[in-house]
Amino acid sequence: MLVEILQKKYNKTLKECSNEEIYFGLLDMTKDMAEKKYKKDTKKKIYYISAEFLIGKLLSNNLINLGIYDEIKEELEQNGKSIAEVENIELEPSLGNGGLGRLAACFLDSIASLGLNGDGIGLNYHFGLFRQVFKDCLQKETINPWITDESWLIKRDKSYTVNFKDFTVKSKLYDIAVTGYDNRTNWLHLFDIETVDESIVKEGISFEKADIEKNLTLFLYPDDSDEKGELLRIYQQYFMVSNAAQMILEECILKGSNLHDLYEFAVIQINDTHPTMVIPELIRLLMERGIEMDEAIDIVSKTCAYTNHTILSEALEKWPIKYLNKVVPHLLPIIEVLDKKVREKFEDPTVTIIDEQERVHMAHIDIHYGFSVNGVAALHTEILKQNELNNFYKIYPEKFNNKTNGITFRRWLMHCNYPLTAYLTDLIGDGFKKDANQLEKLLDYKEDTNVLNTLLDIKYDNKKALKEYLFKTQGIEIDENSIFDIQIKRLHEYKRQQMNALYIIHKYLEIKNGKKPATPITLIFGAKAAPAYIIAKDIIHLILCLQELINSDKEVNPYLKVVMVENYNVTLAEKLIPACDISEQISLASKEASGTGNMKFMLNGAITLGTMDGANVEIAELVGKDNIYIFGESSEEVISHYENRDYVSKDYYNKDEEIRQMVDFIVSDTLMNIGKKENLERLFNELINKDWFMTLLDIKEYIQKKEEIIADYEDREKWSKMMLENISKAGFFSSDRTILEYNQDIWNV
Ligand code: RUG
Repeated sequence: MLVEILQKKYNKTLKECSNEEIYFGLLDMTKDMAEKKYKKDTKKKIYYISAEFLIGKLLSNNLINLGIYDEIKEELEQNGKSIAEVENIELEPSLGNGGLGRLAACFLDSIASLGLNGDGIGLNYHFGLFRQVFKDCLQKETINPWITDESWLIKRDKSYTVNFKDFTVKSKLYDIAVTGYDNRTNWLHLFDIETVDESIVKEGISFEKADIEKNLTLFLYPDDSDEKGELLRIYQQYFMVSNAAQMILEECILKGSNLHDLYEFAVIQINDTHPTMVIPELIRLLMERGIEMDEAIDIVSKTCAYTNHTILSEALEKWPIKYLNKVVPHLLPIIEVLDKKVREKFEDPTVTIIDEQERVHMAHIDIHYGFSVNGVAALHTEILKQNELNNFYKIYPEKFNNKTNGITFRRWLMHCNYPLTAYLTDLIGDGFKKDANQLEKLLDYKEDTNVLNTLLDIKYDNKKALKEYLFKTQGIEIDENSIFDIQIKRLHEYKRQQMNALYIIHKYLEIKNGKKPATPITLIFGAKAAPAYIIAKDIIHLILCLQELINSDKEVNPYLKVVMVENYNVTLAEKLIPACDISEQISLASKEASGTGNMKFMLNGAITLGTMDGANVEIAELVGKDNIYIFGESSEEVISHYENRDYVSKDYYNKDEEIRQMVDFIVSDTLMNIGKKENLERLFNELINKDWFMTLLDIKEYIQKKEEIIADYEDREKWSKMMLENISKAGFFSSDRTILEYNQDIWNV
């Protein structure tokens, strides 16, 4: 079929076509095949509304899900072409930031793969999240365009009117097909406006924030450190949910809903607080259509469900009323009624929707006026119930439930680790591709030296593949015979990349003093810092300075290497994860809601070095303490430090010589000669005077555990057994399991 498409499109044979032409041929073919798998809507449908969908490149994933990947790969090879090179042509859609967005993408894949009728709704950001570049050991931001004339976007003839206080915009809709694994096609609906003007972006990613008609869908998470930025976020959020609400009502009416029964036709999953305004917007639209307010509130409350992804208060949005008044004054009377009803029912001032500072707590709207509140890992949900949202849990115990996150094995095993997938298939059959728990069949081989050695060989080959890829794309040289220790995730103090950086200092000093590791260690980082998050950028600066220092020191670099990959994204994750030996999951206990990278790593045979936080807890339960390296204070202890305000980082610094040496190194002449005084000093001061996420609390235990895991790497048999255990037990973390639970407990589609 591909041959015919290329003949028709370019009048060329496959052999004659360039990789670009083949890519566009495959794009046409895949889009067409996916569209044919679309099935009519069922009576009830899931709408997953999210500010982010970190979908990654789509070609290979779609070929896998359509069941033609092997066939196409072979056809290309027979004609002297490589699927990997064709895939290089595709630009990665820049529609997400981190775990939350990637989760949304995994969920869409699983919803379709399980044959459920469910669409995603979001925005068509032209430049998405920024592209990260490093200059002078600093992160700089620039635009990340990904939309080309021919792409996965399908322009629809659909438009809604969205009214803001001062003007009205007309939306336009683009769809991306989400085709399930051997199953139906659903849609990711992305809304946009005609008037967006890409040319207003100057110098990096700066632009006039007040010019909404030109900037509305330019960026995901535009800088909101000033009023104009906050207003722009409110504009974006309202634009997203107003389109969503109009579309949902239109579709439900078409299917026969009289709107009084909306919840029998639609269930809306609110992904984090960004889409919360869908609640007052739907109430408003139902009232416009003649439904009394009380009934409208009741209908919407039976339709909407909320997922919480964090306990960090700065991420739980609170919009000042005066800002909402400037953008969506028509929602305020509704929000005020919602608040009034809460106040009439409950005396507790912590559960109101509007607080004393005249701010609207978005999560509070979701909890009072949605029928389900879920956390994303067992520990996280417990913390919500017992601590962060305890006052709400006491009111609505029945609404709270846990849905431990998951990942799609189509992308995070079958696509990113072809050799491992092929080997597993040979060994245990391909049942695991639809039923991930069948990976446990691998346990039958845990004493089989041949199998254990093959797992090591596959890892080694993947390390070589990563080495080649990094050299080709970023000019970075690494040694495949070293231990690959990887920390890839958004940059945030609670994730504690700074603790890993302190370990580097420890190791550097140790090597300088003559103590050399048995096997060289390569520490790899990938992380973007939010443009206005100063300390996060300082941490990147520290890592880049250490990279420069160590990589140019001939005494140290045969034993230690630091690599910070530029512009970490899904494509890079797909190369890094299969090559990883040690998976760094070192957040301060209680702060990482779940983590999903941890799941991807274990599935690909990496061993976790982590705290008892988020889904690490469930990983530890599944693999047992012999197959994971856990350190650090527990979430209870950490929470008690916060409650008692008894953690003083300066005390740790003062009383421990080793800690002092590492922290002082940040502002040593050695590093200051490479880096910027201002940034390094600021980070140093932050660590000894604030350290909100308790780096110094766990640093000693961390170093100790890390030395242990590194030493154990030498015992190849033991290591390969741990790999096997981790792969075998990863089945629980398939997003198919997560989605089945959502459907059973929340959606009932
Ligand atoms: O930080 C959390 C991760 O722990 C989690 O795995 C992921 C998906 O549930 O969501 C991440 N997250 C939370 N991203 N943004 C937020 C807060 O807005």
